[in-house]
Amino acid sequence: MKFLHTSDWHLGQSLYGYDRCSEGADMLRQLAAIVADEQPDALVVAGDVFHTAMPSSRAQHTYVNGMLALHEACPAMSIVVIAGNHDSAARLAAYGSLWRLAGVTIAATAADAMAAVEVPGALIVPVAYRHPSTLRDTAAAAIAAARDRAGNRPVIAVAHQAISGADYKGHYRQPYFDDALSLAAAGLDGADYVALGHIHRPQPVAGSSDRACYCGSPLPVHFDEATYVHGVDIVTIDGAGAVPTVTRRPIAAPVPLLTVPDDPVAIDDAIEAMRALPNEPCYVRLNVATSERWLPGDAKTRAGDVAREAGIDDDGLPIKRFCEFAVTHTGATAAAPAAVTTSIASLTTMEPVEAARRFLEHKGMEPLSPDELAIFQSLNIDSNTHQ
Ligand SMILES: [Mn+2]
Repeated sequence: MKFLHTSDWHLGQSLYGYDRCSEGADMLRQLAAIVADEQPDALVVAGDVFHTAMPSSRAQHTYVNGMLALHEACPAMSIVVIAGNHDSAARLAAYGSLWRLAGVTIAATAADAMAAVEVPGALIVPVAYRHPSTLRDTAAAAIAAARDRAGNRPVIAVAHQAISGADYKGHYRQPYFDDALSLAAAGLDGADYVALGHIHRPQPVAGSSDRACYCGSPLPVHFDEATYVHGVDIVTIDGAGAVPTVTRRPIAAPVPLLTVPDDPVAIDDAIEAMRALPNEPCYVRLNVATSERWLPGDAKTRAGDVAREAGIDDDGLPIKRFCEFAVTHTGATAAAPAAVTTSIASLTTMEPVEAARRFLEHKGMEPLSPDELAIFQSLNIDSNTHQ
């Protein structure tokens, strides 16, 4: 049997205030064309359908029309959607009965995981996002129950979880994956294939012999995710225990996320590099080097001026969508403080005054004065109460 594996659509995302719904619609049209071409038995969506728990009406419109187009591209295909951590599972499932009419199963709860979806040649176990502490029991029980029914058919699990050993580079929230689990600790090791969502960089899970893969997001969600090719996985697996084959088809970003120029330059040169970009829709992050602590106060205004010169598109959005500066500090006098990664676990035991010191240092602000320090200490905050 053959299925398409996609995840992390993040429909309704606003990137630096710019609405991305038309890009989401474009992405879904590309996906529907691939479905029409491949005619798979199933399509799985491994969570983070929406970017927020309360998606806008426009984001919901994009979703409904996109899903119907996927269905119409291959009416016999089963579509299985799980809620991710960005989704409201209950909201996603609210129209679940209606979606059944289009061959779509929406999974939001542990009970939904137990109800494996029968598709031609396989059973699909849809494990909606769960807190890592409860994932194992839910997933392991659901996979075992499906295995009892599956006979010679493969059991395919769909889940939304960071798996340890994954490469988070290029995922914009990479410091937040300290709750990663092994496949076994996630209860997912009993499946013939695990179609994962959550990490936006496509990759097989190390040590899984390509039996567990992230398909990655179809579009870059942030500038740091624009450095690799996004797309959809096409998985073929013929029977329980069979070796799966995974191929990929690319999906093009309708509006590219550009960091310009390639190497950091002085602010004036960076602004000129933005002006020199072709007049086609793009998001812009300016790559700036400075020996000062701060960029000039008018830097953002000047970037905005270049954006205005470029005009607006049919959606009413600027063609050159200025987003932010990536600042590289040069020279010893104004060197940026070394990046310090603080884990949630260490925060629970860190003295509050130490957390404050690190925060100020990170922000490049003045350290606490002796008077402020005295006030802080007079509060007598017990760090253990924060656990
Ligand atoms: Mn995501």
